[in-house]
Amino acid sequence: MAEPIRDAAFWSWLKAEMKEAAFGLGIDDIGVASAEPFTELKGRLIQHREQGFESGFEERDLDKRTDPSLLFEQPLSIIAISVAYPSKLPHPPRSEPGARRGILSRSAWGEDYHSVLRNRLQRLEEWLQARVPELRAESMVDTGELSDRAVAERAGIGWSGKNSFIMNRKHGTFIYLAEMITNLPLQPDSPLLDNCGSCTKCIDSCPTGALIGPGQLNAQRCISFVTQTKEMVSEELMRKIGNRLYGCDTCQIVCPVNKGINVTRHPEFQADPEQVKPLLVPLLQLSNREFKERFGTNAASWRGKKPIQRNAVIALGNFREASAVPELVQVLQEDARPVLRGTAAWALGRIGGAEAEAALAQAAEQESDSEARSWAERSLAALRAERAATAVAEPAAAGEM
Ligand code: B12
Ligand code: SF4
Ligand code: SF4
Repeated sequence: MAEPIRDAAFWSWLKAEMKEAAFGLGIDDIGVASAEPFTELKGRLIQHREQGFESGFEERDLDKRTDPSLLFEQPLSIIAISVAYPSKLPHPPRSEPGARRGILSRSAWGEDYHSVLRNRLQRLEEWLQARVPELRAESMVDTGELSDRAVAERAGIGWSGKNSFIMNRKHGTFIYLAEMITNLPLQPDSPLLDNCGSCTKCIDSCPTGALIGPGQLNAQRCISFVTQTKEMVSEELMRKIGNRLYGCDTCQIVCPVNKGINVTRHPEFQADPEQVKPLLVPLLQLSNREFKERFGTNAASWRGKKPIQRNAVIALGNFREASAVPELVQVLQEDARPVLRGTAAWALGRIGGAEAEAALAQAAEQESDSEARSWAERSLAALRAERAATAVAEPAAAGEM
């Protein structure tokens, strides 16, 4: 049998066909980037590290992050894809006094996006393989070495927004990114010429000032990162977490480009409102088995149950939810994890009242972990100071009775 013709016209035909087929394969944006080293990005990543702005979740090896030839033998192109996810929750349950709820960011709605994107890359690979049997491909999403955003930007999927997201007019920012390095000599696409213009809404709305400039993020101050840590959170950031249990969407919600965009065509991303806006109190005593059942296939579960439970305690503190004091006292007295006990001490200090104060006084005496004890002492001191100030402010009323 004659060898199939692999001339420039064939590759150009293949690329056009692939773009036609993408929607049917469950892909929302597709583009091709050259596999040349990302030289400019490397400079940025070095600077980013030197400034202490990394989260620690990034691939450490900056050569691998920026040179596809270190990951794949003779790469000829990188196919970048995006899959859009919903921005709106239909029928969200209400968070009310006595029944306070937390929120998971949209990136944790429905099935874990890593498996969904891997499925799309697998479909794409099968599609290509059927047309080019000699295809070699290496796919990655999020946890791979490459910068998904830099690849997507080069492939023309979107521009790099001031909130640091890759975004476009059709799908906005609520898109997941992934890529496939290949041995196919596909013609690269051009980066988009669009941009944010004079808008600065995301930078102005970031609760912690983590966006230190257009497209530049100090991950250490990003609430999304903070919700995924396992240690005690600083007082300032605990207040700013609000009721976020996982991730943060503020710099996307305020973005005018997202207005009117809500892609719901992927059934995997349909959210269960009770899962993504759960009641807070029942989260405090979740067993490992219950956690696996409720969050096992969710992107928010990758750090285990501890950060989510710690964030639930913080959220109850921020709500000043007095009805949760008995459950928070239970965490303070019985939880095996010092970080949970210390955070409960902070939350009880925020809420106040006689029961909270008595439990804090006991913890200040008996807590064995020095960090948790110091949170109990601080909270207790603050409550006592507050009580003393109220008593001074109302002496006549108290004395005359
Ligand atoms: C580590 C990481 C985080 C960290 C740090 C995020 C960050 N912005 O650096 C934390 C935990 C905070 C995080 C949070 C989130 N993440 Co995240 N994260 C990653 C990961 C694994 C690496 C990112 C990274 O290396 N950052 C370091 C920076 C320096 O590099 P970069 O962003 O890759 O590249 C761009 C920057 O270098 C930028 N840049 C750097 N310096 C400068 C300077 C100037 C002047 C300019 C103009 C640009 C610029 O230009 C590059 C190209 O756009 C990627 C997956 C991957 N493998 O790439 C996902 C990824 C970036 N995350 C993603 C998502 C969805 C989120 C969250 C929305 C989750 C949530 N809801 O909470 C938040 C968003 C926070 C935010 N504002 O970015 C998506 C973003 C999709 C998109 N459309 O852009 C990615 C691509 C995962 C994926 N495959 O879909 N994440
Ligand atoms: S995700 Fe939240 S904390 Fe992080 S940059 Fe955006 S608004 Fe700021
Ligand atoms: S809020 Fe404005 S500046 Fe920020 S990403 Fe959206 S368009 Fe760009």
